[in-house]
Parts: sequence; C-alpha cells; structure tokens
Amino acid sequence: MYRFCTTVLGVVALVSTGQVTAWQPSVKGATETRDGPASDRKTQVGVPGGGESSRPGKRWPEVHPSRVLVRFRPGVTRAAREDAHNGARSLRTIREFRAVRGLTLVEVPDGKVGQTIEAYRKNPGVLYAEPDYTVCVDAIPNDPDFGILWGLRNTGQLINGDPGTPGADIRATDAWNLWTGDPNFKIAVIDTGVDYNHPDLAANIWTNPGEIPDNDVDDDGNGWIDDVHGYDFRNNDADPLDDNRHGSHVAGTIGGVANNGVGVAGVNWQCNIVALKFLCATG
Ligand SMILES: [Ca+2]
Ligand SMILES: [Ca+2]
Ligand SMILES: [Ca+2]
Ligand SMILES: [Ca+2]
Repeated sequence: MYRFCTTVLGVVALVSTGQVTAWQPSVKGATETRDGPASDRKTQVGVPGGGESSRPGKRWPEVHPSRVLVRFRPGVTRAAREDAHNGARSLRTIREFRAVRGLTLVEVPDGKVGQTIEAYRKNPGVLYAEPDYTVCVDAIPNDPDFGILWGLRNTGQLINGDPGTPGADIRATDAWNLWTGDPNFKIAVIDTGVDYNHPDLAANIWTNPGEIPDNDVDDDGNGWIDDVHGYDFRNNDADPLDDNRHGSHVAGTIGGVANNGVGVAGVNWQCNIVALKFLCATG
C-alpha cells in the first residue's frame, strides 16, 4: 500500500476547494445569525462565519445564545465596567475569570449576542467582546497512518526516528471541525496519473457520468474518447493509471479517503479526483 505524505499541495487543495465555506447550520445561536433582524445579522460580521449566511451548506460554530465574553482593558475601574454592562444591556455578570485579567462572562437577552457584542466593542474600555463558543474535540480520523502525517497534525511525533516540531502543520484537525470536503468538488491531479483502484482513493475518484468506457466513442462529446476517470496526455490514451506513484501520492494528500480505517487521511475526506496524466513512468 502506498503511504502518502503531506505536502504543500494539501494546502492548495484546501484553498482550491474553499474549505472554510461549507457547514450545516446545526448550532445553538444560529437562529440569531441566520434569521434574526437585520441589525443583529450585521453584528455577526465579527463572528467567524458571520455575514456569510447566504452561502450554501454553511455550518456555524456552536455559540451560547445568551452569553457573551467581554474583556476589559487594564485599569478600567469597576464603575466603568458597570457602565459598559449597562450600556450593552447585559442582564448580569455570570463570572469574572481570575486566570485572564479583565475577562468577564455575562448573560444577555436570548438571541441578542451579536447586538450586545457590538455595543461592547464601541466602548473604549473593552479590549474585546465575543460569543461564548462551545469548544469541541478536534476531528481526528481513524486511519491507521494518520499519526505519521505530521504536515496535517504535528504533535512532535517521531518520523524516521526524528522528533517533529509541535504545531508545525496546516491545522488540518481544526479545519476538519468546520469542513471535511465535498464529494461534488472536482480536483484535477495533473501528474504521473492516479491509481484509481487504490483502496484509499477509489471512493474519491471522479467518474465521468456521460462516458461509456472502452467503446471507442466519445459518448459525452467533450472531445475525449472513453475519458472515464480522466485522461493520459503523455501516452495519448484514455487510461490515466499511475505508472510512477507520484501522482497517487499527491492524490492521497489531496483526497485520500479519510476515516475509513484504511491508510491515510487526505486533506479532503471527500472529493472527486480527476486524473490527468502528463508525465511518464520515470517522471
Ligand atoms: Ca468523452
Ligand atoms: Ca466511450
Ligand atoms: Ca495510459
Ligand atoms: Ca484512509
């Protein structure tokens, strides 16, 4: 079985597929940002995902619908803080954190998180104000070789006996909390071809729905005969099967089937890889 390593192409794949744009609205507080009054929606611009509610498939981080975290600048007096709370129409102070000086958790009217944050942010004594997010465990796929993919998640693990640098990665697990790919996204791998039969790739390989294989006819009329999974421009045939492994390696980084208990995890757990071969067997 091939072992795919992470490369910068993985980052390219994330960018090329717009990985931060797709979510399902499954969260507390989402009602306010998606369906609330216009004034409230506007205030969500400063919230991750705010102001982009029209994008299809968007998923919102989980936000408590009646709590806000506000941190005051050093030196702001107790009286000034109370004025700020009153000005923002907070209902009460739930907690003042000792570990983070000036940080306070307040209760706000249900569904008024965005409006309250905007009011706090206008106060010069406020360092920042933000929703009370629910923090989730990172999405970790169950693929047995995920642990060696230091480019996706670097915990300082040993690779060939050498320790890595924790955090020197593309924050893939953070991204996967938001989005893990889309089976409708077509990503062309222009390389030495792709092993479209590979057990960790096959489910993410594009199949041309308008093309009947091996009948020597360009059924979909796109100019290429029998282009079922892509095309081999190096040898001028319809079979882009990899004869070098490099293209499959790249494909695995971009879209190795993830969380299937097999091999690696690609940056995109689901996608449609189009194999376009232009390099020969020796690269
Ligand atoms: Ca065709
Ligand atoms: Ca055909
Ligand atoms: Ca071929
Ligand atoms: Ca896998």
